[in-house]
Amino acid sequence: MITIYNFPRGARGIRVFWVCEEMGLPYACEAVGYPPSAAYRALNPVGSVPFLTDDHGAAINESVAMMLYVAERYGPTPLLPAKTDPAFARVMQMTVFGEAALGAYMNPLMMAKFAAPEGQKVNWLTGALENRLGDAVNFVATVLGDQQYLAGGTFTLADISVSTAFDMWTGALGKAVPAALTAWQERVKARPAYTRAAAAQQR
Ligand SMILES: N[C@@H](CCC(=O)N[C@@H](CS)C(=O)NCC(=O)O)C(=O)O
Repeated sequence: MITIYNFPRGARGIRVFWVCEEMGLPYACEAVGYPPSAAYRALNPVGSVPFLTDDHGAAINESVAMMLYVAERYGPTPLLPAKTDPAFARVMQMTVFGEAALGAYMNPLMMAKFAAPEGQKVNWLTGALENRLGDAVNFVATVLGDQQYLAGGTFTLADISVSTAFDMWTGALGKAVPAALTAWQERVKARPAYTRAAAAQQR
């Protein structure tokens, strides 16, 4: 059984729930408190969520690694095309992009917004990060173009990774995404697997 440890309403666990739901895989959710307990830190010394374990001996952090792992280990699945498929490179790129170029840069902005002392919430670095993220968000619109999904006509891990990063951008950070991405956002969130994953995210 796949077990996913997450903060209730944690922003990244939904990536893994969503992959499992799309693939029809059973999984268990384990709620992690904040700050994480010593027992959780023994499992994941970094103390971050999500964290995944399974019966094959996996015990890993990093949400995008979990998505790729589940798709590979429990696939095949259309979420991750075969390496000979022309869409494969784009899926790999945009799946990683969702965290490396989007989510990871949002963390310091969320820390500044919610944890920095008054008077230190806005500074040179927050401005630089917002500019960089704005460019990255616009790049997603360029990649999408007039396609249905980020890697073409098929919904993939790339759509899950990037759309969940956008939820942090528009939710916790209160920013906007280009209108060119609205129809795509609505399309991916209309999926029944998303609805089930969003319910799991509340646990
Ligand atoms: N790159 C990591 C980021 C993990 C991360 O920052 N998770 C947040 C919650 S969504 C967290 O654990 N925040 C609490 C902390 O870092 O102390 C991933 O994709 O899993």
